[in-house]
Amino acid sequence: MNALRSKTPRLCLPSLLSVSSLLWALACGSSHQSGEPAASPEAPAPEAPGDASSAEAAPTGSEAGRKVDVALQAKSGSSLSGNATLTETAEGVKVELTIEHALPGEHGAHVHETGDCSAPDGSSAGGHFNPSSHPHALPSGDPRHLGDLGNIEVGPDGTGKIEVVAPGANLKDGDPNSFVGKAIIVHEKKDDGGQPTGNAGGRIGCGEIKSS
Ligand SMILES: [Cu+2]
Repeated sequence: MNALRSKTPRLCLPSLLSVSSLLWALACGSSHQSGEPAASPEAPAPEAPGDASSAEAAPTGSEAGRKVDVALQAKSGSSLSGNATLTETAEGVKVELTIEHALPGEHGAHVHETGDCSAPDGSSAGGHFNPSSHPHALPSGDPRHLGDLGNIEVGPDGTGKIEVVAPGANLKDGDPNSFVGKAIIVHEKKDDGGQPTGNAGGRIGCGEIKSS
């Protein structure tokens, strides 16, 4: 009898426990369910910082990618025409210069210090752009004028093209090393790297570099 009495409450206790554990399970289940929806919005969250960092990188890239197109004018009685595209790169300003209707051979090319091509002989563009007061040199030389672009080789068809990077130059408005507000000059003769400006003779082409 005692055993029966003791068994009865033992049967009740587990059933009570199971009821309470069911309640706990429901309570816990509901709390888990409420927790899970909170966790799922967190799942896409790691993508958000990724988007933010790539959004941050974009302005930097576009800032470093300033680009200016320059049209060349014929000077000193030449019939030269041409254009240049200047692009900021991590290394400096890349200058892509194309000319037409020039005499075959090499012609010195430089960035000069004044963005003024009004003089018939291009003299209004002033001297070489040389903000660090270095000696003149060809692009293979270091140091050199910031505006030293070397030579452009013109073929028998009168056309020539060069692509050269001016390390340390930029296209920012008002920066001491900026090519903006300067001029590209193409000379009648080859730049031989000699002092003070390469013995390249007269100026047959001039293009003003303006902020885009
Ligand atoms: Cu020059």
